[in-house]
Amino acid sequence: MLSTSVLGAAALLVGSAAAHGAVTSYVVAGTNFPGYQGFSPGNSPNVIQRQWPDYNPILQASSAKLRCNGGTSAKLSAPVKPGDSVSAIWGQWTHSQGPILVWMYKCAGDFASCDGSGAGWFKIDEAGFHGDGVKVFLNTETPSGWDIAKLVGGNKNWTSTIPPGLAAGNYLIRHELIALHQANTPQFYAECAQIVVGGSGTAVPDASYKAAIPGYCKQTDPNIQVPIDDHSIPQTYTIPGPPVFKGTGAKKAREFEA
Ligand SMILES: *[C@@H]1O[C@H](CO)[C@@H](O)[C@H](O)[C@H]1NC(C)=O
Ligand SMILES: [Cu+2]
Repeated sequence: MLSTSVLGAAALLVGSAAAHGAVTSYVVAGTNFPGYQGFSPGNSPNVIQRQWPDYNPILQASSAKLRCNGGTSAKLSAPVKPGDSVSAIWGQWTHSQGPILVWMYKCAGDFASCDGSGAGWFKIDEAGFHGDGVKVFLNTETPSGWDIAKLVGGNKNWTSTIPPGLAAGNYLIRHELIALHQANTPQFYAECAQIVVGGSGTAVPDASYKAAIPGYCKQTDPNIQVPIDDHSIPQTYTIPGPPVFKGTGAKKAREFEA
């Protein structure tokens, strides 16, 4: 039976956090995995997601909280194989402008000692803006050319593929939304979960695919500082960070050179 204090706290959270959002569950290779529901790590059941203290926007690209929204540990992990799909599901999301970035990080050993430090993060998926001269780059809701707008409304999940051939091991997977609806005031939202990649793959991204988090972008970068209200700027957008690592599924042109 829930105590009245728990019910009161839940009602308060719903009210105060209405404009933001976080990943609250996952589907990994077809199996549902509940995530952390916030905001009190001591009270969480064991989940695959690293616990986060709140889902307020992170406003600085250099913030340590950028890595996993402050989450540093989780008790469980989900098994997955290269080529499997992973979906993140947001409990709520309301912003229609900005990119979606999905990153992984190979732990050197067990999850308990895996803090995501150093330039070990690589993207496995990203989505930004599709400029066709009709879709809207600016702070107008429709027809938005931003993929992040697909998370607003009924469909609050994003599905990515674990890179084919990816080397087996313990990995963090990090889902990041960068909300750009406030001019020149980026808002970062990111959560991490623990997945164990099985199989016999050996593909590892080289340094050109990897970055540190925080560190992959600077506060002054033009794809972070976006004057979203300026109707005179070109409706194009480049997602920050290194290129997406596709595993053995696709290679960069220079990797085919003899
Ligand atoms: C994602 O959302 C779509 C649209 O609501 C739904 O059909 C699909 O089942 C969802 N997928 C997951 C993994 O939740
Ligand atoms: Cu918000």
